This record gives sequence, C-alpha cells and structure tokens, in this order.
Amino acid sequence: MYYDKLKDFPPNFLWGAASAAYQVEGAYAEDGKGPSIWDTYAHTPGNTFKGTTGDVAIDHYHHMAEDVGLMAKLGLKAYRFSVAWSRVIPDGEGAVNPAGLDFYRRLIAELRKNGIEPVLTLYHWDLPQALQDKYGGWESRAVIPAFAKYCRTLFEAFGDSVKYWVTMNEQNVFTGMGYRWGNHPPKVQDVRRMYAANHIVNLANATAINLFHELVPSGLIGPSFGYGPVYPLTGDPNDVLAALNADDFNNNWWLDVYCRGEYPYFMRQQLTRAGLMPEVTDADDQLLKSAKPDFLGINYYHGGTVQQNRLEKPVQDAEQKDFSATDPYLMQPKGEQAQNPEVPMFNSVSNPYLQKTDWGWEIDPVGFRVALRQVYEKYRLPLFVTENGLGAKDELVDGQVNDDYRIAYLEDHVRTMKEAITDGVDLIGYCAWSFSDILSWLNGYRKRYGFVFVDRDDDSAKDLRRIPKKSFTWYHDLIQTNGAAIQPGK
Ligand code: BGP
Repeated sequence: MYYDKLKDFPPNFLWGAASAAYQVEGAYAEDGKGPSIWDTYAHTPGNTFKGTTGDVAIDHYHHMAEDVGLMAKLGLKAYRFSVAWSRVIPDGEGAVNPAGLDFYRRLIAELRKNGIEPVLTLYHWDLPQALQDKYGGWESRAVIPAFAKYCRTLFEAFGDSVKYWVTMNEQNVFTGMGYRWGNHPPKVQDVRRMYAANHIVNLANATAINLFHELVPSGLIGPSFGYGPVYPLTGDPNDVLAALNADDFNNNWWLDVYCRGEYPYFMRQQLTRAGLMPEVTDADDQLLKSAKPDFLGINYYHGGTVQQNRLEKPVQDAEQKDFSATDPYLMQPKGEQAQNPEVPMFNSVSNPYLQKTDWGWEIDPVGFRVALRQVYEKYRLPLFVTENGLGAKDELVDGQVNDDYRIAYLEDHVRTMKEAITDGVDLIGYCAWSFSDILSWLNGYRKRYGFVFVDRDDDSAKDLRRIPKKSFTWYHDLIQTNGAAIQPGK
C-alpha cells in the first residue's frame, strides 16, 4: 500500500527510550545487591570485549535524578527500564532487600513527577547468580516459584504506580546466546538444554502474566520479543519454503507460545524427530494456554534472509566435491553451512539489497513495517515497540556529537512505523534503544546507541559526563509535534 498522506500517530502515543539494569546501573555490589550471572560472566576473563563489565556502567544508580531530568528535557513520554532481580532479592528467592526496592521506588516516583510513563521490564537477562549455582538457573523448574516471588514483590510494590510491564526481554536472544552459542551466561553450547531451558522460561513467563492479572488488574503486561521478518533469498520455491521454516524457527517458536499457548506444529514435529523437543506436561499445556499477554513488545533491529538448506535437498552438482564426508552437518560448501545445525531447515545468508551498520547489522526500515504487519495480522494484540536503534562509533568533537546517521536511521524507521499505523496496526508506543550511551553486552562502550553521549570508554569510567547529541534535539522535536512532519518517503 502506498500513501500520499499518513495517518497521525495516536494522541497519547508513548514516545520513549529504553535501557536495561546491567547496562546502565553500575553499583553492582552496593546497598545489598547480590551478584547476577552477568556479573560473574563479565568478571571472567575472555568473555567480553576488552573485559568490559557493568560494575560501573554509566553509574545510573548514582545519576538517576540527573538522567531523569534529561529525559524530561528530551520530552520523553515513556521510559523503559529493567529491574535487577538480585538488587531486590539478592539470592533470588529469599529475603527482599529494602534498599534495592527503594532505588526503583525513587526512580518510578521521579519519572512520574516528570510526567514520564514508567515501563518496567522484569527480566532483562541478569538472573541472580545464587539461582544459577543452586538450581542450574533456567534449566530447573525450581526457578519458576523464585521468579513468581520476585514478580509478586514488584507487583505489590509498584502495581499502583506502573501501568506497563514487560515480562521477558528477548527470550529468543538470551536462550540462544546463553545455551546455543555459549557467548552469554551460562555459556552452554547444547541445543537440547537450550530447548529445555526455553520451555521453563515460557512457564515462568506464563506464571508471571497470570499472577499479574490477579494482582494488578488495571495494568498491562506482555513479553518483549526480538522479532525479525524472514525473506527468501530468491523466488525459488525451495528458498520460500526455507523462509517458512526460518520464520517458525526464529519467531513463531516463541510468539505462538506467548499468544496461543502452543508451540508451532511443524517445528514441533521437526524437534521431536531430532530428539530435541522439551518435555511438555498436560499441566504445562494448560498453564501456557491460560496466560494471555495484553500487548506484545517488539524489539526490531533487522530481519533475516535465507536460502534452502542443502542438507534437506542435497546438491547433485560438482560443488559436492567440496563437502566434508565426515561431519553430516558440514556437508556444505563453506559459507553455506547451516547456522542451526541441529535443525537443518534453512541457511541464513546476507541480503544483497541492504546496507549494514558498523557492526554488520542490516539496515532495513521497510522490514520494520513488514514485522509490525506480520505480527499484528497473526496475533491481533496491541504492539509496543520496546527497542529499535542504531549502534555506532560516535565521536565527541569540540564538545558535540553530530550523529546525523542516527537521525537518518531513526527517521526512516519512524516513517515505516507510521506507514504501518496507516495500514491499520494498533501501535501504542515506541522506545528507541537507548536513552543514553550504555554498556553493549559484548561490545563494551564503543558501540553507542543513545541520544545522550556518556563520556566514558572501555578502559576508564572517566567523568561520565552526559552530553546530548544532535539526535537529542531531533527526537525532542519529533515528540513535541507527535511525528507530524513524518510523511511518506520518496
Ligand atoms: C537487544 C537487547 C538490548 C541491547 C540491544 C543492542 O538484543 O535487548 O539489551 O543490548 O539488543 O544490542 P548490542 O548492545 O549487542 O548492540
């Protein structure tokens, strides 16, 4: 659909920005906070870029009032942040730490005072280390009641002052990185364990949603999912089929559970054949079916492009001589190896039509519209964009950061979001990633996303001065005018 004029953003649209506790707070062992799996992981040499950690991060814990002051200056209508579970319950399941709870109470009050809607994420990857040590973390169902207790504590403390709640942040990412690729804690590389842990996270998610609906009937809750549309590389029906597989594998495996309470049918068959399907009891089925999110959080950075996997359709031509005969999952020419070897359903490839960021992430604003349309068409839940942004190597020159490339990126994405609204998507808000520069999990402090530059680098916390970038003024004006100037692209 092409338009001459786009619909306005809804009058109460939540223009926001986002962060996560480990990436901003610092104060990692202060005021009674217990260690999280990210503290342990980042303290272990070799795990993160230049050994960077969130020990100090941007010290938001001690700069909270100043940061909220800047958010107010920016004109934010919403601020998405996460609570560090081990700040509130240091060992994950025992006594509540009043000082930890108090930090978030003060943050929420400060936001409210400035007319900013708090959007609270319950779990942004920093599981209390004690639960990892005692139970094996998300691989044990014992974590579910611990999570429920933590959620109850927050629902009771902040149910009156926070309307929007996010359960799990990017469950697909933290289970994949943590259990498939082994480059996030707990640093496991075992897909069977990944599917098992992921199922337990699903149960915890459903438990939290049901508890929330009981305790905070006036609030709204949903998970934030890292969604990317999947394109076939060509019109070859085999590539189209591969894209269908990848969509199940990358998206539906989570979204169907969140919204329909069941795993997608074909992929379940595939995992069962591969001996990887997690154990799902009748009680699990009932629990998953009973928990309905009120909205879906969508984190959008890029999609993916795939082609047929040659394992499912072995090539007959001369290329075959390059194949290794020893490993059944490496029977492909280099560069075409299945990226998900236990489920040979597709190969991920680079998209020839798209530019990439400094970090090789494809830049695809149209894919944003595709994403919003696909998810809304399928699940008909209000959508809330809880992350979207550009990671770049910003430079402070003469006290200024001229991040025109970020403005261009964001404007293109806001435009396609407005097109999606004109298409009919019910969108309640947009939180850019991120409010200020923060720690990037594996890329330290040089991969910057914020509207506010923070003067620190990978080697030193320096003076942590906050300096609004050029994009700060751009976003301010966009919010003031509710995006009125954004019109269809050429
Ligand atoms: C998402 C996470 C965020 C954030 C963002 C950017 O997956 O939810 O926490 O980190 O990606 O990622 P990165 O810092 O790796 O560029």
